[in-house]
Amino acid sequence: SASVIALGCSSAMAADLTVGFSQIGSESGWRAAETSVTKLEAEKRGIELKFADAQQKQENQIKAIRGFIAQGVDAILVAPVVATGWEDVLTEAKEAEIPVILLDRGVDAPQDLYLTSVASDQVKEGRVAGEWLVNTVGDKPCKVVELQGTVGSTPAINRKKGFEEAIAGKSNISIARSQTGDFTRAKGKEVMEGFLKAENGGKDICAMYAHNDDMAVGAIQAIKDAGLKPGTDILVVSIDAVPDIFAAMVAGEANATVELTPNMAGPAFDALDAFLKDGKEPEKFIITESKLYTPADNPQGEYDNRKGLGY
Ligand code: GYE
Repeated sequence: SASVIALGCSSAMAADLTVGFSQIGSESGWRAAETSVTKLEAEKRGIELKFADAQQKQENQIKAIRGFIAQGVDAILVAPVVATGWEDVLTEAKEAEIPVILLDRGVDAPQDLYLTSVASDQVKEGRVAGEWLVNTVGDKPCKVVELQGTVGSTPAINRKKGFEEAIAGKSNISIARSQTGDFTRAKGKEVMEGFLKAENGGKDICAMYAHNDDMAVGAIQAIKDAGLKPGTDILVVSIDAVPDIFAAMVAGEANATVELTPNMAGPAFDALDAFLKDGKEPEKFIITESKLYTPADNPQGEYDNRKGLGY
């Protein structure tokens, strides 16, 4: 019948392109949104997406990529959990003539081993966060505690670097403590509890800088549990712009965030399409925007805009 033919047609179209996606895991609200948005973008374009969750382990990512190569996929997306250790598997993909696109994090490997990288400028994100703090505290002495992302990941390395650059000329601002919270809420809370104990119950801390919003949300809870007011007694600045940090701003408990779009797959699929159809080489680095938000920027509206969009 006609309807059977129509169904057959659309599924044949859907099988036009098969793309493997090696995702890191689901450590943060931003990561979960990136996963949903990637699946949606694939569906919109009739791409068959093979999804593999690595549960934060690089060895699982390498296995997944080898599996995609064995299956002969048309392209591979990978969000690399750490920067090093990719050369062998990326070379295998290259030898199999399967283009690889990096999403949201970078690698320490020769650039000819991937087609393009879609990510934010993570040094800039750290700088934007640091500049906000510099402008906010003026000449007042300010001891900062820092919650770093996953050790060895490019966002942890670069967001630390950018923030340090921004406060470099300011002798009144110093980073008193800095430790990884692995980009998770639970670790952010736990590490912040340690910082509070070590710094006179938190009374000596002026600001908390977290490499993502999820760690900030965990730290906000720790600050409240210690009897202090996050956002007032301790300034809170972080990165991602997930709905929950806007909810914290509405409650007066967070002061600034730098937006990271969860839609890395859209530009990645556009670049892939142009490359496969017209042989057009994309730019090596496709850079997404890094916009600062504070409680003056309608946090309730920003919360409402994002809630449901994959978050
Ligand atoms: O900021 C964080 C996440 O790799 C840039 O990873 C990304 C980071 C993002 O889990 O929330």
